[in-house]
Amino acid sequence: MELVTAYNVTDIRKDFPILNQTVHGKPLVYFDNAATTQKPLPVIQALTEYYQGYNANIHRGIHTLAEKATAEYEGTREAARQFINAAQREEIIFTRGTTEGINLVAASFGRAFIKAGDEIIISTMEHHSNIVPWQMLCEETGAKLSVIPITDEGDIILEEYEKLLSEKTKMVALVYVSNSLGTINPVKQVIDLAHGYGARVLVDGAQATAHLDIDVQALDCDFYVFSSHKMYGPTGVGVLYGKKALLEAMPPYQGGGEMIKDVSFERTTYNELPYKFEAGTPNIADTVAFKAALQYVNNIGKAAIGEYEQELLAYGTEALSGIPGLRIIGQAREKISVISFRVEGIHHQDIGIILDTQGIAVRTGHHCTQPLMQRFGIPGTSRASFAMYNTKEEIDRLVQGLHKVRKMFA
Ligand code: 7TS
Repeated sequence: MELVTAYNVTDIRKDFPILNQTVHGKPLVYFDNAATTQKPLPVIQALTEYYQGYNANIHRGIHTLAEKATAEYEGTREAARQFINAAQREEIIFTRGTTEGINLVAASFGRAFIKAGDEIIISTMEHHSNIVPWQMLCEETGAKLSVIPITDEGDIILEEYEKLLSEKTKMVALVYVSNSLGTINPVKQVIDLAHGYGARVLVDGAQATAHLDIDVQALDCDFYVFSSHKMYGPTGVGVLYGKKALLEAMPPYQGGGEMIKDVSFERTTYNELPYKFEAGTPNIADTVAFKAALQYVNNIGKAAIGEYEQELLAYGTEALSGIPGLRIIGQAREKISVISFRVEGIHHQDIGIILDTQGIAVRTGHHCTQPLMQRFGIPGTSRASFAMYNTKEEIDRLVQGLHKVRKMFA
């Protein structure tokens, strides 16, 4: 019988050296994981090993270091493919992150397939990264942007979405998990409905990929984008997944090295996938180290991480609800471990500053979702977002901290 190791948060925390420090004389409580997660030792070591052992430019070299660097870089592509269950390695394009992935699709797919009179659908809870590129495309092409409304709890209204869909719809771009509310959207339903009209669907997986099991083939999404740094990997690297036939039909995003087959002053032919979309020397070190993050998550297990984070969410929701004047923004049917809140009479910025003096890191503001804040009629929230290494004791510290904040403003 296989031995199942119990989820051991104490051991996990030992792998994240940054957590073991004091801030303003208090042990650090890091609750800003939706902005970026901390990195475990294997990721930090992979970065050092690359620069100390085999730093070289990839693909072009035949010397030993270049071959090793290329193999490691391509190894991450395979690990990322498996992580989201893409069918083929050609469907995994390395980017700088979620934002660049969306811009790539809006620019390249948009240029080729979207024209005046076409429609693009997004939702009220999109991050600016999944709004602005589509607005830019609409300005350029004369296409129209429509927005799926949400309930007061923070769920998208599927019936309203269905009303927006038509033969004119060419793209539906939806966030899988809201960074401001924690809402897990019913993306499979959204995708199937869109496909009924021949529309393509891009899923913004920035907040989903660290917390949920991702299977792009089961979802049948056309594009899926995410960032390494929100799932325990380095900054500056991300993935765009696209269905191969679509990527093949799309023009390159940037021109330059590596994305060409042959260049003459008369005519240039483009490289095959995935290189067609990877112009210039990529972020080799961070891409290589991203593999260590994927392996780290796999070793602990997505299911175990998800279950533990749900425990933190339930515990945190109950604990915070007990604070007088505190209102949680985002009470969707299904959520990941994000709690956005407001405290009556106290500005979110003040909450963040005072919590910081107690060593507690939360994010405050509009979280790059200004239209969503407008929907709720608020300027911003304070947001605690939990990751695999957080604990109930840390949530208790947050609760104590918030009581202190309230006292200061009483
Ligand atoms: N989409 C979502 C849903 C996000 O949460 C973010 C970043 C992005 C896109 C952009 O990702 P990037 O890696 O390209 O920057 N969200 C946040 C946040 O909630 N706080 O800081 C960044």
